[in-house]
Amino acid sequence: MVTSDEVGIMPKVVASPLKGSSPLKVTFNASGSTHTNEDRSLMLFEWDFGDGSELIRARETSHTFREDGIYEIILTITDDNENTKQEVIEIVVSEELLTPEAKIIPTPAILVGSVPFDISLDGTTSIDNDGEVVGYTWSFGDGSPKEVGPTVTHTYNEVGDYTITLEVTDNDEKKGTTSTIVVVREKDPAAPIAQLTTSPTPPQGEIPFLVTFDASESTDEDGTILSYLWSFGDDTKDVQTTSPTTTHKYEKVGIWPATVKVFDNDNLSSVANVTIAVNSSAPEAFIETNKTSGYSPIRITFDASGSSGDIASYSWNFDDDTSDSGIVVQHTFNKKGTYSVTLNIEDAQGQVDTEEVTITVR
Ligand SMILES: [Ca+2]
Ligand SMILES: [Ca+2]
Repeated sequence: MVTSDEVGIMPKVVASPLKGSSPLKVTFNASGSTHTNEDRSLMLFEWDFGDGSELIRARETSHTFREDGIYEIILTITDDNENTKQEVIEIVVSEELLTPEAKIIPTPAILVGSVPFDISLDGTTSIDNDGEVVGYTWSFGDGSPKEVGPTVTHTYNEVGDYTITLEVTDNDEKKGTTSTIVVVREKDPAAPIAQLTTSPTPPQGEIPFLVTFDASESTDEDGTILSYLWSFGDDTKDVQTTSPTTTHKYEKVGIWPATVKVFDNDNLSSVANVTIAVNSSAPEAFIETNKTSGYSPIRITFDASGSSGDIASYSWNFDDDTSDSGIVVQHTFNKKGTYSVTLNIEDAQGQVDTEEVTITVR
C-alpha cells in the first residue's frame, strides 16, 4: 500500500457555509487540489456527504443537509495511478446558532451616585463564540430613548434605581442581553451659608454697648435654617435662638469676636463672625467740695470720686501755683482771691476730661 504522503495528491476544498440551520445547502469546490508530481493528473473526485446519500463524483458540487447534526464529509481524490487521498470537512447543521454574550463595563465601576449622575458604558467586551457582535443597543431604564453603539454615555437627573440593559446582535441576528442596576441618589445636602450684620455698624461703641445681631441674610439652598447659636466673644454664655436676630450688651471693654453658627434642617452649619469693639465710656470729671468760699486761711476738701469712667489719674491745679493728685485732696488757700481750681482726669485709654470749680477767699 502506498501511503498518502507518498501519493503526492494535495486536496484543497472550499466549503461554504460550514454551519447553519437545516435545510443547509453547502457548496463544495475541490478544483484547487493539486498533485506534487506534474506527470500525474487527478482523475476522480468522489464525495461522501455522511448522511447516507449517494456518493457524488464531481470537482464541484453542492449538497443540502436536512437533519441537524455534525457531518463529516469525506472527499476521496484518485489520481491516474489509482492512488487515493481523502480529505474530511466538518459541517454543523443546527438550529441553535450561538447567541452572543453581552457584557457591560460601566464607569464609574460602581454605579451609585447623586444627581446629576454622569456615567459611561462600554459594551466592547461582549463576545459571540460562533461569529461576531455587530450591534449594540442600550436602554437606560429612565424612559429616555435607546441608544446604539459600542460605547455610550448617559446622565441621570432623577433620583431612583434604574436597570440598564445592553442588547447585542451578532452576524446571525442572534441577540444576547445583560443588565445592570444604577442607583441614583439625592444630591448631597448643602450646608447653609451664614451672614451676620450688626446694629450699629461698624460695631464700635462705649461701654455698656448694646449690639443687635442680625443673621437673617443667611441662606440654605436646599432647606431651611432652623436655629442660630450666638457666641458674643466676651466670656458670656452662648445663646441659641430660632430667631435670626438677638441683642447683647457688652459690659467689658475689649475687642470681642462675635460669631453666629446657623444650623439647617440637615443639622449642617456654618459660621459668620464680626468683631465688636467696646470702648470705655469717656470719663467725666466731677468735683465736690465741702465749701467754696470763706476767710483765709481756708482749708477745703476736693473730692473727685463722683467722676465717672475708668479713670487712671486725677490731677488738681489750685490756681495758686500749687498742684496735687488723687481722688480726694485737701488744700489750704492762704491769700485772698478768686481761684479757679481745675481737675484733670485721664482714663486707661487716654481719654481726658476737665472740671473746674471757683473758690472765693476773702
Ligand atoms: Ca452567534
Ligand atoms: Ca441644607
